[in-house]
Amino acid sequence: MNNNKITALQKNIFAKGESASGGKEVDLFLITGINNIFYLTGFTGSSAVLLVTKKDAVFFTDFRYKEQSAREVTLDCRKASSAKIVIVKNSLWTEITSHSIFKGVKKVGFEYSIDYSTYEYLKTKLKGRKLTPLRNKIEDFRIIKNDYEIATITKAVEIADTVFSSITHLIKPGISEEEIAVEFEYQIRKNGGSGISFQTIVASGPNAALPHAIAGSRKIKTGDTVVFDCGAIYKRYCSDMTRTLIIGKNPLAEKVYKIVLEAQETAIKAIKPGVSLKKIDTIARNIITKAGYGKYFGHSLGHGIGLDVHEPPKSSPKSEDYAKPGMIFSVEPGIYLPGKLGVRIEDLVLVTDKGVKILTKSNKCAHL
Ligand SMILES: [Mn+2]
Repeated sequence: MNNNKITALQKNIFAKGESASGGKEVDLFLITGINNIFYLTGFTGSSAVLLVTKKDAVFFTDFRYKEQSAREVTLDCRKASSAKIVIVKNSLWTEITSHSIFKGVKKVGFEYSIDYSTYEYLKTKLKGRKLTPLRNKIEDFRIIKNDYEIATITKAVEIADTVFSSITHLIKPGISEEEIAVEFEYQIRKNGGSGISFQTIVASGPNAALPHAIAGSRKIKTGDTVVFDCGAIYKRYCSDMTRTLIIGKNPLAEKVYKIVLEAQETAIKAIKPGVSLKKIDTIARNIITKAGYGKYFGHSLGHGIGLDVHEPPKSSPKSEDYAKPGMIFSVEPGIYLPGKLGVRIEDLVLVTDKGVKILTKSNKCAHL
């Protein structure tokens, strides 16, 4: 599945005359993000480092992953004949920094997300070489999903849809938020998911006004809104959806629900290649603002998703991203009234050549 991704990265980062992020060229890119390593090599283990130069690539892991890396890792770089897997015997970073691939290397790029202790170590060990943080270099490739990734994320979405519809009957007065979350999580595994993509949010009544509340011991009551925000993982790819249910009668909740739904559906309709994701955010935000609830929608409209549950692009008032075919991101406006209730509705959408496709299929009826 990692068809020529390292080669593509090499062409992008080490192309003559083209500067890397921050306007500085590098001779070697040190990759530490485990999802980035999976993306580039196919490795599914939890500990590895990948070094990429203009032509070469070296993959480091330890004994625990000797057999697994031999099975999984593909190093499809420009000079594939010399690319290799190194199984470190002692200290990972000592072996990395003393590897011959550093010969002649003057400028080392590293991922912005590296931890500080590793950075300090590299600074000491690679003395005399220039260290440059590279931001979102691989994430910028990951932003456009290929057919395999689209199918895999669609499957993760389907699993969450299926499980959500099979457990909605539980959401009624007397049951606790936790009980609902636990049942959801169990059913995700039963239905082919490898796990949940983030801690399931079941937020009821006043808890629903906390956009990122987790499921607690509160029991559902008549008149509550229940915000249910959940996701599944399938073959390492994540899904993310939110539905809000109104339990019994609540005129304020009905009113707020209609506004959020209109904001969400109108924003989705405007998505097509070339449209700025800032504009999509504005479309949803304007509807909520005009209805008088602007200050109760304090988060961004949406985020990209893939190997990480939050990844580029972003749809927000500050976003500089534009919709391109192959992007998958969430559209999730919400209104949160402190002490009273909260409503959020979230779908994942895929930008297509002509427009947009909604991946999430769960219905948007607020009542069971
Ligand atoms: Mn989300």
